[in-house]
Amino acid sequence: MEKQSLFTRAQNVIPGGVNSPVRAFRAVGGTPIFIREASGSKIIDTDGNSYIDYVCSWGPMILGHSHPVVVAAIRDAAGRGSSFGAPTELEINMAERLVAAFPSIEMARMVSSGTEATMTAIRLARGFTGREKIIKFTGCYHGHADSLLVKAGSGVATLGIPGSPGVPKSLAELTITLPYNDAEAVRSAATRYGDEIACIIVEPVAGNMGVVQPKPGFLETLREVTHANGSLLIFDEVITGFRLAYGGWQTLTGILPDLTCLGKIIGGGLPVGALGGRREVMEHLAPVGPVYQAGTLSGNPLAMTAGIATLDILKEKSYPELEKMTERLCAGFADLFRGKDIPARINRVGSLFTLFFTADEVVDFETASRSDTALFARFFQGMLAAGINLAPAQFEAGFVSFSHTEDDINRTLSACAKVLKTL
Ligand code: HOZ
Repeated sequence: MEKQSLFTRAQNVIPGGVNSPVRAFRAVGGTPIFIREASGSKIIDTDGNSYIDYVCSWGPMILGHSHPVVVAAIRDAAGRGSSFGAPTELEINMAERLVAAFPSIEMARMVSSGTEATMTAIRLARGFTGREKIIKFTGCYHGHADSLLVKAGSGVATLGIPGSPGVPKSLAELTITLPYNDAEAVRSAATRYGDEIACIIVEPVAGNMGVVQPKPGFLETLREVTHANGSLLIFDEVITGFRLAYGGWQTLTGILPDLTCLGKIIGGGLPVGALGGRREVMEHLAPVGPVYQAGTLSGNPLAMTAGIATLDILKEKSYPELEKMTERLCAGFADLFRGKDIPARINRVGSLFTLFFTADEVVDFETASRSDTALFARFFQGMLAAGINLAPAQFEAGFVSFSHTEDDINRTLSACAKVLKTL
């Protein structure tokens, strides 16, 4: 069915026609494609067009779409019941995998989205420390809980919403925002607010202002400062978890947070989130401790099954190979842009990448914001018309999966060469 008529119908009954704002294509113009089905690295829209997909459901589909083993596991589990509201062995199997993969996780609590994970992490940090202020970084997006929507990235940045109406001022005032990668700003905030700070929450590799790598020493400073003032360090590894390694950024760097938020990949494409950390902190959650959190679909058997199947396949995969494929894609982009008079910066960490339309190095939200978003929009539309599905906004990450092939990369680069001629 034609996308325009679907979008018209959708706008009639769903705000903006979408269930998550960035999908509405407001940043790039035009009508969003409606997806009919997907397999491996390709998605097919309702008009029958096929695209090489670098959105990968914003990260979860690291094995590619409809992986046969994951699909079979979900089918099998669905036949045995889709939700019980009571414990299952699957939840233990999942928690044991998280504990084994993350050096800082001794216990985990499953929830149903990344937003729930970060929201719970903040409440737990406040409950554990008895403090109220939190520090986050401008351009980092940690889902849409009230305390975290202040100067956030992703759709909030894309739509230019500085803070959301509906978030009480008194709550937003407890969120201190600092520039990403600015260790000095962290030190001075720690001196100023010291023992009022419950936690610092950070994307250890930022993905929601586009991809931004932490500078050497930045995350170390966060660890040092939180240790010194008795607050908690929270890594939001919703994007980076099982994306950059079997484990997280902490597995690669040895910088260990007190709490880790997960989502996306650990649900194998089904709705999921998780919060993990030190036993002493995690046991402040009800029913052991007083910090309340609950969920009817938490630890849902289908999500657990899809997640476990995905993790077990990932355990045997070569992350360096995935990185090599992404490196080739980004090196190809860089060559093509160099040959043109179009300023571009490509940030890549593992299989995450963002092509920023700016001449300047991108190290934080301020530098990311210098990008020519109008030019990005034209590039996006050109690529889409050529069969390449990129994230429909400048301040987002691109994702390469284990199902992308050399042929996909070659086709993407030749599409890019053609599109650049039209810009
Ligand atoms: N906030 C997500 C991107 N960082 C978008 C999620 C979606 O639209 O599915």
